[in-house]
Amino acid sequence: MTTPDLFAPEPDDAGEMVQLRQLLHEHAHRYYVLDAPTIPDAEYDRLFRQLQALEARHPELITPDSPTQRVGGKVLAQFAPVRHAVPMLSIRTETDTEASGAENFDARIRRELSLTDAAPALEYVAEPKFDGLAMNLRYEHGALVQAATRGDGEVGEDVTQNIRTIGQIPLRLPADAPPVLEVRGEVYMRRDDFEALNERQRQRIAAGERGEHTFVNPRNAAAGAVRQLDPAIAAQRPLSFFAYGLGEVTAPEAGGPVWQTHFEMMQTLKNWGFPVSSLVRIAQGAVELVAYYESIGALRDGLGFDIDGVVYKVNSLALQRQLGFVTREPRWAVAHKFPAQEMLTTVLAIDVQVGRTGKLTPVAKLAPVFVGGVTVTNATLHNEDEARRKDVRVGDTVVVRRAGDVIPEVVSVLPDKRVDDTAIFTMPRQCPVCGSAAVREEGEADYRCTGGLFCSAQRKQAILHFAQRRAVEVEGLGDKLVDQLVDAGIINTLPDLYRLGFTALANLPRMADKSAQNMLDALEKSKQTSLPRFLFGLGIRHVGEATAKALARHFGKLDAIMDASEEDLLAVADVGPIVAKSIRTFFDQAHNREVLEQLRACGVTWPEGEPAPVAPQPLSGQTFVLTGTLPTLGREQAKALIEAAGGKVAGSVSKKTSFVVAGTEAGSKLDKARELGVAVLDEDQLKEMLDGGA
Ligand code: D41
Repeated sequence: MTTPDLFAPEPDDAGEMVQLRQLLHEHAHRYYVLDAPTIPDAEYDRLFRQLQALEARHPELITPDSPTQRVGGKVLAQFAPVRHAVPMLSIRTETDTEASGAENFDARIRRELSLTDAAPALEYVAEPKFDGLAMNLRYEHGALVQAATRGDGEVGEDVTQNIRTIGQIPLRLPADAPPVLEVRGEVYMRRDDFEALNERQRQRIAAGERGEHTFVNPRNAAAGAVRQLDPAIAAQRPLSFFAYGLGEVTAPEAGGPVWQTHFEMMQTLKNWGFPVSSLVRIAQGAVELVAYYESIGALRDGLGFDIDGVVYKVNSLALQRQLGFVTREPRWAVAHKFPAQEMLTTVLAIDVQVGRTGKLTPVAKLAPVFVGGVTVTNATLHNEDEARRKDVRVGDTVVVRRAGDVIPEVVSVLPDKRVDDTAIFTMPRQCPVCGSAAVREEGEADYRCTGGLFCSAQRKQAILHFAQRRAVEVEGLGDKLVDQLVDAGIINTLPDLYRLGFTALANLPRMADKSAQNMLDALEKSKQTSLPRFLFGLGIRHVGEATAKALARHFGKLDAIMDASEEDLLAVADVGPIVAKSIRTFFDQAHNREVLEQLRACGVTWPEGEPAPVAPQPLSGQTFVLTGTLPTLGREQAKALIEAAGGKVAGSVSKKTSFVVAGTEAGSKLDKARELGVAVLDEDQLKEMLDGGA
């Protein structure tokens, strides 16, 4: 140990700057040229700002090749270079994720326009900041002649062939479009398209195809598709587009269009057939910019695509011209970022969790990290194959991603940061909870604990499943209480729940008398249920809510279901051989029948009905695909209505699809429907069909 020395020499800033530059060059190459970044954007930004700060302190040490002196990417040799007729500017980013980010922008604009505090609020346009890649689309005499990436802003790459495969991008414009029109916007991949693409990639890898890999996020998948040299492959990568600006346009004096505002221009682009987001809004002053930032932040997880912030633009084109730009950035626009969806952290442990059906899932326990607006401490590794493929080890520095409503996942490992003596992860061959054998069936990705209800983890999950809101709903029965009750041996099976006495509950640690009584009341209330809820709550493998409803409707009574043969079960819409077998196996087990009898004896009851006449339902035999946001119905709601009317809802469009129901922001599924000639409905038309109309 040395004592702190107040007169220690300055740390070696020059050396650190050389190292940072080297590191940034390397990561920029991986990002722009290889489309395979190994660190999250937020980490790149942090290193970049660190270098900027050092350069500000030592301007004499700035080198012309420093990454701070150059904006944007690099032109790949394979694509023809395109010099942009009007440079593609970049946009100032505000990383302050508080409301002040918007207030600072408004204050700066007002100052630059010499407006006093008394002057009225300025009008802005606020738009989502789509997380894709910037594209310039050039139309001459109404025809798409060239699509180019941004590149370094001056020179991009000609990717016309690949962009032509995006069905949302018009190839021809209406007659009132000017002779020269360049539309700028963002090419991106929808989350569902990304998940489906990665699923196909995983299947290719499993089938042993060489050189295939999964994509780390939708933006990289989109970048990979745009810069794919084989247009046939590019065509299989579903891309979407949103317009947000212009490049070269025929001047008004030469008969070109005249617009007063950015918003008006966006309306025209929409009329000409370009996708313009329905989330673009006019906002008056800083107050409405802040409100927009917050409302879009609240929508973020539920959108069909990734956004990394919002963009504010001065609406008046005259004021935009007056404000002009500094270096490469317009003064009249700013990107206000949301918290990053990918961050770095370290793996503290890899636990194996046991699910209700015994499925073992490896879960990385992480040093807490703020990702996409929440603190994350767990991330799924999916299964053994995924954990091995990514080679995640305890002690590793990893990229975690949390986007949308999905469970956080470990995207990749930073191999350079691996410490010594780490061990490859192996799945235990025994259940970590009950010690029963864990087996992986031929052709399955998952290991399962064979302990059944002997395994306390499976018992706990079974109880939580039964008590959840969509099943019999026991309000207030959460995982903490179930842990206590099962661990103390008070509850072993579902009927034990209804045998709980006040004393047993009130004697639990940290349980007040009032809470114990509330729990008893909630249990009492849950006894009055419905057959579909009860059936779903039993947790029969492959019997989800829709199947439970179909069974209840078809048979009317529980006893009829319990005694139905596999053949009888196959007569139910939506029940195939695997599901029929699973239902039969469940009811063939004496202990399951015993549990049912006891639950009934405890007073769990529901109105029983008559078997449904097998009259055809309005939508039976029809398959629907939902895309975009419907005006009034939520996605789950629309799905439930279609299923209740006998229809099926599928995730992707194929020749077998009967109808595509499209709302706003509909993406590639709509294109696919048009391509295959599948009928497209709006919400009103769907409702008519649900009511039994044509
Ligand atoms: O959604 C976006 N990513 C987006 C990007 C947007 N909504 N608006 C943008 N506006 C501009 C200016 C103000 C220069 C017309 C942009 C970008 N630029 C941009 N994207 C990448 C570089 C620049």
